[in-house]
Amino acid sequence: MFENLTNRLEGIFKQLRRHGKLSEKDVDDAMREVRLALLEADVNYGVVKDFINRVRERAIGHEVYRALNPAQQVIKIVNEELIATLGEPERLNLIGSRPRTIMLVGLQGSGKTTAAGKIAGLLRSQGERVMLVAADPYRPAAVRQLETLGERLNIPVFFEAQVPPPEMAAHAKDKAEKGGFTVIILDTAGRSQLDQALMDELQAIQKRITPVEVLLVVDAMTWQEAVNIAKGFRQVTPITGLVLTKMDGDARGGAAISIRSVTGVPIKFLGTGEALDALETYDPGRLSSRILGMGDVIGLIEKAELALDQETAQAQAERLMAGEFTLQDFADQLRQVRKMGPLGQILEMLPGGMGQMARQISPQDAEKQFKITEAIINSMTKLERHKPDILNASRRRRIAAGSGTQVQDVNRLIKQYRDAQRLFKTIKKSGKRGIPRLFG
Ligand SMILES: Nc1nc2c(ncn2[C@@H]2O[C@H](COP(=O)(O)OP(=O)(O)O)[C@@H](O)[C@H]2O)c(=O)[nH]1
Ligand SMILES: [Mg+2]
Repeated sequence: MFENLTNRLEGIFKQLRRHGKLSEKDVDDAMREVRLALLEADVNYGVVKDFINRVRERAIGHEVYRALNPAQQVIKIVNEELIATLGEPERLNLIGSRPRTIMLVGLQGSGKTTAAGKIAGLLRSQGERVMLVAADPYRPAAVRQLETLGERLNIPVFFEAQVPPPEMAAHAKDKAEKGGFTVIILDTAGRSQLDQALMDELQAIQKRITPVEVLLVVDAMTWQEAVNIAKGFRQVTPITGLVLTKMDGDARGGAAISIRSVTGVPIKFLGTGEALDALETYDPGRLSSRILGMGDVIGLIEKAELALDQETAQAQAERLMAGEFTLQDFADQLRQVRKMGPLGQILEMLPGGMGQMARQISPQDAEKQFKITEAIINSMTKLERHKPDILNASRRRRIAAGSGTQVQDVNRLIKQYRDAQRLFKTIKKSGKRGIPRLFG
């Protein structure tokens, strides 16, 4: 859906990550490329300009998240400002007396009839009793198309030949009310060009049945044109939302990013294919993740959540350097390490002695080893964890029995702990490396 743009942005972010620190120029260079990428994705010029200014101001300003490195901070800001550009998540506003009426308008071929079917199916799955209305009597094929959709969905389609659409809409509403329907969806006529007769007709329908939602259906590929269309439609009927169709055919994504800002009308649905279930409710957060490349954004959120753990780890490292590192710290560290995800990657980050030990075994074995270690430390008393020196043979036997392990396992753990302690003492003495960052 956004393949081209996502690829470009991922490339820019990758480049950014190569720099440790970011100068103002690094940020400017990256923003220049983001700007180009957005323009090439057919995003509206004014929207791009606004967006870049907001990101730049924050990125070069004084926002600092201690948990994130400079490149990640820029990506976090880009994500937040992209979400702001995309607007609020929107739902259909189904209020008032039943049946609530939804009217679909838009140019011919934009996907109105398909959207009518999709929305009908969605609402029915949410417990509504839905009736479709074929208010496009000028093209017999259009009526047949909606009837076919209705049959596939098993949803009734209302149609009266030779009756002008405003009358027909009123009849449909009447029938729906008597039949206990809760929602009616009107598929109206579209012409290839806006014309006065069509506009008059839409206005007449709108006045006659006062829909709760008038959704303008817009083809993502021709959205620029649709902005002018939206102005035309809004002169005759209030537009309450947009349905952006054929997103599956638009590798650039400019429509989805621009149209909310440009028209001021919220997007309510995205059409993502010809099938009747190819409809998504509009979710700016999810959309932004998709545009920026899922991995990056999810990674950031996780990183931020780890921030607190990281501070604890740093404090522990300092105690360790001071020779106050206890088995309790050892256990706490293991617990934090295990929160960080796949073991293969974590092993690389472990402090020296433990890291060396862990690297010699497979991730599966390491996982097992972690569990054994945790069990052993859990079986120790508080005093034992803080003063491992008192762990004599009888205490070791008791701990092994309590944790369902062997005395050798306990011995091995204590040796690992001693090794780690010794290693840090050596580092401290050489004094060259300063405090190691265990999880940074
Ligand atoms: N790929 C794709 N095709 C769509 C989508 N929505 C509609 N179409 C197709 O676009 C064409 C026109 O759709 P239609 O609903 O008849 O448009 P209408 O003239 O506005 O009623 C049809 O071939 C639909 O199958 C969509 O989200 N993705
Ligand atoms: Mg149609």
